[in-house]
This record gives sequence, structure tokens and C-alpha cells, in this order.
Amino acid sequence: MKRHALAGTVTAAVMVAAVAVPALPAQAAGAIPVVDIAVSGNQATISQTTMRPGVVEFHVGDTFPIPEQFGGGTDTISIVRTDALDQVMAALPGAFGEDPAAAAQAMRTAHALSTWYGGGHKGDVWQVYLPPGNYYALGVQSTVMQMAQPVAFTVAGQPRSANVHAVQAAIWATGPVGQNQFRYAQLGRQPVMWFAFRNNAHEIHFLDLTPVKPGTTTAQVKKSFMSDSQGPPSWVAGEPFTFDVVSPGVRVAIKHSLAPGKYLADCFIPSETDGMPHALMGMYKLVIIK
Ligand SMILES: [Cu+2]
Repeated sequence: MKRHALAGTVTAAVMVAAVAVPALPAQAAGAIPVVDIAVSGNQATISQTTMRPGVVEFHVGDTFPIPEQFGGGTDTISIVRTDALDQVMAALPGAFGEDPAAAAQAMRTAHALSTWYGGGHKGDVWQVYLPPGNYYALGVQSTVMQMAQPVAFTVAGQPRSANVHAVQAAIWATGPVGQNQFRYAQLGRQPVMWFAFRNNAHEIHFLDLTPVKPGTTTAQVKKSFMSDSQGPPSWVAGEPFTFDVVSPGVRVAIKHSLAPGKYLADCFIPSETDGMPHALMGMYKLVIIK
């Protein structure tokens, strides 16, 4: 993007930059390193175990299956920075259980001891700024269920670029603890090929983005959330895109085409206040992609 913007503009500044470039390592010229994350048997894998602070682009090659008795489907592979992985993993089962107080405590512990930089399914691509620290790529549910092993990596050294890819839309979380909301803006450019997911709130959030029928109303969505009925509501129009947890202060750019239409953004992480899923406390929003 930056390179593209410069391409048509010959100025003194550009010429100075051009002279300066050969003195810098190739990576400093703005290339964003691609880091492949995948699985091998019950082990999470990563294509490089050390990297410099800066924006990296994660590509998910494959993820862990979740056994049928635990709901089936596939786990995400997530990126987490922590110096206390064992404590975080020991706390997290509470977040998946039935006890609201245990779920709230699990999320408070995870929030206090770890920072999450997103997570995806097979084929997903995102960019995020990683500050220095000790990190892991892992399947959250697989690791909690002790069916899979995380892989460690380290971010240290000279900082690189902090700029993620340009986006055409942004979805962000906002609000105080216990009062989380989604906000949305399309940034005037179409079509949406990359979008930002930003956590400006004070709890950890994921993002479900589900295509819905054009006439779907907030009242219908609320009614569905408050009912006990199983199976997808009648207003659902397609498979959701799900992006895993992002901590307060973290912004990711997700490479994912969003066809024009209406979508529901929601998050079901248990609240740190009382363990109630955020969506049931109002963290859902109908958005229109043009
Ligand atoms: Cu949430």
C-alpha cells in the first residue's frame, strides 16, 4: 500500500528514501513476514520460532479436530502472549463449563495473565502487531482438553513496521467491563477484502460474523438469543465466519472477503462480571456490507 502510494509520485523525499533503502536489511523495506501455523498429529506447529517485534501475517494451514462427544467441528489455532501458560490453561476449563461464577473467574484469570492476538480456522489469514514477549500458537479447546500441545515462539530484537494491511471495513468492541458492544464502519471503499477487528473494550472478545436474511431485525436476534431452542434461527442465511479471541488493546487486520449483504456480529465469551455470554448482555450488532 505504502509502496503503491509512492509509485506514482516522484519527489525529493522518495529519492532520499530510495537512496537509503540499500543500506537496510531487506525486511526493513516494509515486507511483512508470513508465519505459517498448523498442526502435526497432536502438536501445534509454527514456521519460525523467533521473530522481531512488528506486524506479522499468520496463515492457518490446518487445525485440530474436536471429537464428536465435545461438539465436533474444528478448533481454531490462536496466538497468545503469556509467561504463565500453565496457569491460564488450568483456569480456562471454567470458561467452557456450566457454572457462571467459574466462567467469570476463568476469564478474569486469562485476562490478567495473557494477551490474545486472534485465532483462525484452516485457510484464515490475518495481520497483527506483536510486541516483544513469550508466545504460543495453540488450539484453545484442544489444549484445555489436553488433547494437543502448544508450540512456543519468541518475539525479541529490533522493531519492524507496526502497520497492518489497509482495510475497507472495521468492527470493534467497546464499552466498560460488563457492558460490551460492537461497533462497525465501512470505510467508503468497496469491495471489502480486508477488515479490522479491534478490541477497544476491557474484556477479551471473539468475533462471529454470520450472514443473515435481508429483513432480519435486532428484535428477532434478541428473541433467538433469549430462547432455549436448538439449531440455527430462521433468519440465518449462511455459515458464520468466526475469528478467535483478541485482548483489549489489540487490533488485527483480517484477509477475508465479505460479499455485500447483512451480517450479525456477536461474541459469546463469558463476562468477567458474572459469566454471562457477552451476546446475551447485548454484544451483538447487525451490520450491512455494501
Ligand atoms: Cu465478547
